[in-house]
Amino acid sequence: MQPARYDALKQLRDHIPRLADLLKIGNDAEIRFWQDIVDAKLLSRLAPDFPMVAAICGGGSSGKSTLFNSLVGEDFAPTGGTAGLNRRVLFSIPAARAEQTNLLADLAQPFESKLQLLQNPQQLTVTGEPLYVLNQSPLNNLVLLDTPDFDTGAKGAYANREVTRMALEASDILIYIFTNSNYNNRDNTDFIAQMLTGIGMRKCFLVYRVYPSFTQQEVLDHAMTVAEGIYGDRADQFLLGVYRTDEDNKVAAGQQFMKLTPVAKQDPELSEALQSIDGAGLRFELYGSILSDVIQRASKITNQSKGSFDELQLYRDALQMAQSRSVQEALKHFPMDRVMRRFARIWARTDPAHVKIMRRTGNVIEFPLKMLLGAAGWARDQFLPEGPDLSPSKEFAKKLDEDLATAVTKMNYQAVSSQISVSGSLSDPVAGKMAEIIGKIRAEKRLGKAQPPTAEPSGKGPALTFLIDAHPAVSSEQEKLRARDFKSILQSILAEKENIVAITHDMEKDLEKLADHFRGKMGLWPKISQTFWALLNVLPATIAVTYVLSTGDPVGAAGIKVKLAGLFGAKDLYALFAIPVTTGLKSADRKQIEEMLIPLVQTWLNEKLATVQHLFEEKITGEILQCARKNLEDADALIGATEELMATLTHRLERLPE
Ligand SMILES: Nc1nc2c(ncn2[C@@H]2O[C@H](COP(=O)(O)OP(=O)(O)OP(=O)(O)O)[C@@H](O)[C@H]2O)c(=O)[nH]1
Ligand SMILES: [Mg+2]
Repeated sequence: MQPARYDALKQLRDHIPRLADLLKIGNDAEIRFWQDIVDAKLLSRLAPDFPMVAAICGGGSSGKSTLFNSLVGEDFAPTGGTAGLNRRVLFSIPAARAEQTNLLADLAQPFESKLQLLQNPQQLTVTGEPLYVLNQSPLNNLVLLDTPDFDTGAKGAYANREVTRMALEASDILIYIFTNSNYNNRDNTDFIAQMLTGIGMRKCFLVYRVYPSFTQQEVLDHAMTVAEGIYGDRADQFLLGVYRTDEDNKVAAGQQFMKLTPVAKQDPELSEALQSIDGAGLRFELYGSILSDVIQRASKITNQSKGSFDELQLYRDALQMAQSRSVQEALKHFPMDRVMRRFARIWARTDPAHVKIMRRTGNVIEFPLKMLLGAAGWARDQFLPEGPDLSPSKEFAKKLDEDLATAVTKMNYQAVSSQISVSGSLSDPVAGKMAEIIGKIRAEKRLGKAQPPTAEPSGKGPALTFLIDAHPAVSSEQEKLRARDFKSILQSILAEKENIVAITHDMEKDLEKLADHFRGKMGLWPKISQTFWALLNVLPATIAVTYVLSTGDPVGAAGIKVKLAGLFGAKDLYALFAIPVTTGLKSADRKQIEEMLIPLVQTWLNEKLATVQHLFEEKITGEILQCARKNLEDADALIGATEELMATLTHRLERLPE
């Protein structure tokens, strides 16, 4: 159980700063503070292999050093009749643990200094950094601290009180030794009580250095006076055991170690009691309040991250939406001439043999071809003379140039700006989701600078204008884009024009499929099949650049799927082909022809929108979008993991005894 909790805390320690960094929640100082607490106060201490640490405390000359030496089994610490002999802390560390990683540093952490090996006992009689010795005692899970007394005054102030505080802070439990002359010294117990209130209650063993004549009851009574002095009415909760050590001249003479006897007969020897304490469990209780504070802070940071996550998601959606707008703008014009001519060729090539023969004999083409041819002539007169030099494909190329330049400029502007402005119809799933996120942000009252959507008049359904702030997570990517030369970005995109215009192998395949599909339908439309063939041959000659993509539904991350009806808006596709009503086509025919033309435009757009989007991502938005998408993905996983870890830790906390 302890190792699981420890691992959870360790993971949380790594997750929280990563999460904060991915989403740039902007309180670096707070995160560092949090991390420091987890590292210094919890992680080092809660490691399952961290030894028990016990501090021996007490008034001057009460026998602390003698007890220390007795428990360790060696005369490490100087003892003597002069109160205030020890001026610094001495750690006794089991030799077996000397190599344990970071142990020395972790032990001395409250002292903010490194532990130095004791060279000479006289070092202890002058103030300075804490020292340590390695012991060979069988208590190989116990680190013992000998501390200076805290009741010797030096120049009107208690010299060692701060050292005692640090020693207590470095310890899991306290061994308090007292004598008959100081057991009811309230100043001493008040001092310890005050220290423990500040750093967290440590449980304690009491050791009474006592005259042999004292009865067990007297010993116990005096011990309870001490215990209550330290813990008040909670003494029972924190008292681990009471031991007596009887005054002995052999001990004073250094010929013998102290003998410690449990006052309650059923209690184990002190060394046994020390060895059997569940250190990790004890520390778990000891640091429970720090742990719950740490979890609380972690949960606050996670919540901030969630808010920032939503905002980054909004930004990503807005940028994608702005991009799909720009991409559509880049393809405002449709090279009818080129696509139709290619399709006509495919159509002719894939015609069944008997139709080919019939076509050669002229049997197939009758009415309304005549009309159409007439219309073609009419159209040629009406539309083409405007630029006699401009062949249809040249004209398209020129339009594409202009469209691309406009679209690239707008795209670049949106990508480097501190705010994206884009509008969308609520019926679009992406816009709908964005509006939902904004609603959520507002409801949770963490509406940073993101603006609420505003309703705008629109022909079809409610349209929303989104004003979305650029997210700090992409700041450095934006900065990189700003640093690039816009002209060369534009040039490099315009240089791809040929690829944009080309009818690729894939598109050719799509057109073939389309031809098959039409033929399948034509069984139902015998007359239209003739008309259609005629159209294929006539239209290309009449209309070069035709269609203008006016409005488009915003397109999401998944790729571009154009709803053509939406694209054409109020315009009638049929009108684009400039076939005057006077050609005599019935409206039913017109409708059927339109149904066949739409998929052609659709085929072109499907491929070209993807091509231009790809180009824009490669040249303009790619790094920003990539960064946003990656951070969102990583943060999503981290938020989930973090919440799980906090639940694990909290669950274990709640099961703690009071
Ligand atoms: N007779 C007798 N004397 C003892 C016993 N334990 C300690 N002393 C003596 O009491 C004096 C103080 O003992 P220390 O162990 O140095 O006491 P301390 O609490 O470490 O003292 P400071 O470090 O000065 O605060 C020494 O002279 C010890 O020999 C004991 O059990 N019997
Ligand atoms: Mg001493």
